[in-house]
Amino acid sequence: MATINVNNLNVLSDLHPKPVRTFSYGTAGFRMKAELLDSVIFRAGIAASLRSKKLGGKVIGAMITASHNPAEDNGVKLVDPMGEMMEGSWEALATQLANAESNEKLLEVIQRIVSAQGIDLATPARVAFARDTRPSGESLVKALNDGLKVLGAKGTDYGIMTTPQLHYITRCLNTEGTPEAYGEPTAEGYYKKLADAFKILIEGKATPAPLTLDCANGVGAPKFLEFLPYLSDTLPVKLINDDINDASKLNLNAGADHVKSHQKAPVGLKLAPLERYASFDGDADRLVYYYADEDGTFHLLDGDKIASLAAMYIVDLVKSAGVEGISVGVVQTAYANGASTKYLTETLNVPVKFACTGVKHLHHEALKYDVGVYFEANGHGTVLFSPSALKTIFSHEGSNPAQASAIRSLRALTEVINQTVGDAFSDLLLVEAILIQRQWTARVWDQAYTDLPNRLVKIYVQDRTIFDTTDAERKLVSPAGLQAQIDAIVKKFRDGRAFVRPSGTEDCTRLYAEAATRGECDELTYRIAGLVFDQAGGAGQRPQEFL
Ligand code: NG1
Ligand code: ZN
Repeated sequence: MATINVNNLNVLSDLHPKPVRTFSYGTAGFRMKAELLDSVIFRAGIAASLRSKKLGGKVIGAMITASHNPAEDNGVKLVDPMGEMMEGSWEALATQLANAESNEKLLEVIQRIVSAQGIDLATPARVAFARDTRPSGESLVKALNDGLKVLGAKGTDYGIMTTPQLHYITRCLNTEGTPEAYGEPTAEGYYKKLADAFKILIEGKATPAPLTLDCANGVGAPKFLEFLPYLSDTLPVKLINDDINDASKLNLNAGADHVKSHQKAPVGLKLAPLERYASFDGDADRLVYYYADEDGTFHLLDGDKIASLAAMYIVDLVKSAGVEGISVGVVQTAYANGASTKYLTETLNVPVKFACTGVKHLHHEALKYDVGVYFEANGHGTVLFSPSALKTIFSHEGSNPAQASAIRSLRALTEVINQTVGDAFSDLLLVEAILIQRQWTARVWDQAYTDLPNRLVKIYVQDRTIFDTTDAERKLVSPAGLQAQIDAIVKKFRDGRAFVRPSGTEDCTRLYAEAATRGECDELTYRIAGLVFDQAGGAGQRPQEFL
């Protein structure tokens, strides 16, 4: 049985001293100001090595990014072998490694994990990693590499990539040469796979009007430029906010998070009526669309609209293909607009399940369907096909040309959609393919249902840990009695719905509210924000009325 080289550990760990601070691996991995991350990333390298050894040497992914957060932040997320987020129980182990106060304690934590997990240290470990365009990424990669050296893991640096590309690569590496082979583990392999499938989906259809794509001045810009030639002019796209040379511009008044939160166009973009626009976030795993109508009113097509479009299309294709026994379902979070849930369940007759915030929860639920569509309202999501659905789709040929064509489209759909994780490139191709197939404009897509007016606001409190929820985070169980007071207010508003939960990524609680009209929604939001602030230890300024 191999042992840990303690001297090696001490020398490397001394290069990455831990600041006095407590870290936590949350829904977004470790994420904070980049200057605090050196020791965290070093130890994430140890966590990834241990995880790889535990899984018999399978490749673990490590992505250095802070997604839609400002340029001065950074973070790391670990990826399990099939490209999914790392298993929940290991988040606690990664947290313990990050918080060990000294080299001796770090050694103790490693030894404890090795023994509790039954890890054979002689098993080789492999880690694939990449980073986004943040300037801090380069030195953090060095910290990660040092972390990998502690247990002799083999690291492969994939340079600058989008988050979903690294997830794709991880799955490809682990399935190479098996019946589940996912593709070539290179950026080129990824581009070719997506582009080839897209071309099948749009065969024989007219080229659409150009799409204007806001890249949040992030990694999506150079990578989408790299990708465009593979699409061979089938999709005209104009990139904006594509400056990665000035790091301060990253996500600044641009990108999917900005557009979704402020419900307006990104910086530098004047919307021409009825044209089609989309935004990526800083690491290109979120996507939202939008357009302005003739009088300039802004219309957002968010994750709920994308999920609804995808579900509509898939339900139709499954029907046209004449294949039996493929269940299609959708997974949403409490942040999904109530009108989308109503459309899915009542118009499309598709079952909808609710999961807690954070894509790993949605992913998990979506696996329960043959075809599971999952999206967070913020534009992060994908579609999963079960092994049995894939078998059905790839073993049927159809008994007439219409069925054969639907099956061909279904097959291409399984390839165009990144099944490891929400992927803005892949989701963009999915949306574009559906719009092209139907010859729909953004407005026609938008007309499926009308969003209920809604607001998402932060309420700052002294201690957000006093908030505890149940029912997919839609109800508070503590502070005691607060939910009943919220319910009493909500009841007074037409189509009213509201919930409060502690954020997993920021030191605040979030309130989401929706109601029949903008005025009612604003009033509802203001009243509940005030209630929570007064009853649960509000910090700073009391929430203001929307005027
Ligand atoms: P928190 O801070 O727990 O609300 C936010 C987003 C999530 C998810 C995570 C991870 C909202 C309301 N919340 O979580 O959807 O994206 O960040 O990045 O958008
Ligand atoms: Zn992101």
